[in-house]
Amino acid sequence: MERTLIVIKPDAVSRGLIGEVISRFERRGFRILELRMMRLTREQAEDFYSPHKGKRFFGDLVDFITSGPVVAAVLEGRNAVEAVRTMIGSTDSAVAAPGSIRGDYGLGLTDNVIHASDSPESFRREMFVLFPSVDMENSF
Ligand code: FUP
Repeated sequence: MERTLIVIKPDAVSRGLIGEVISRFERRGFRILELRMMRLTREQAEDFYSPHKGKRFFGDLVDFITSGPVVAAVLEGRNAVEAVRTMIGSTDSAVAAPGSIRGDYGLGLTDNVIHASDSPESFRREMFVLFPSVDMENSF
C-alpha cells in the first residue's frame, strides 16, 4: 500500500466540487487517512511550491493557492502516487483528457482544480508542509 496527498484547489472549493472530487477517490477504492479544509499562509504556499521557485508563474501560483480555502487529503491504496496522478490528468485543464478530474471539471492552467504528489519524496515533503503535526510512522 502506498500513500499520496491531494489538494482540492480554491477554484474547485468555491465552485462546490469538494464532494465530486473526493467521491471519485472513494469509488476508485482509496482509503482516506486525513481530510482537512485549510487556508494556506503565504509562507506555507511558498514552501509547498518551492520546487517551482524562480519560475515565471511562481507568484501567480502562490497568489492563487492562498486566495481561498483548500481541502487537503491523504489517500492510501495500491500504487497511489501513479494512480492518482493518472486520475487528475494533465497540468493544463484545457487539454487534460475527458474522464480525468482536470479534464472533467476545469479549463484553467493555474486554477486547475487539484494537486497531487508526483512522487513518494514529494508526498513526504508536502505532508511536512500541510500536516506538520501528523506523525507519518505512527499514525493512521
Ligand atoms: P502538476 O504536477 O500537474 O500539478 O503541474 P506542475 O508541478 O508542473 O505545476 C504546478 C502548478 O503550477 C500547476 F498545478 C499549475 C501551475 N502552473 C502554472 O500556473 N503555469 C505553468 O505554466 C505551469 C504550471
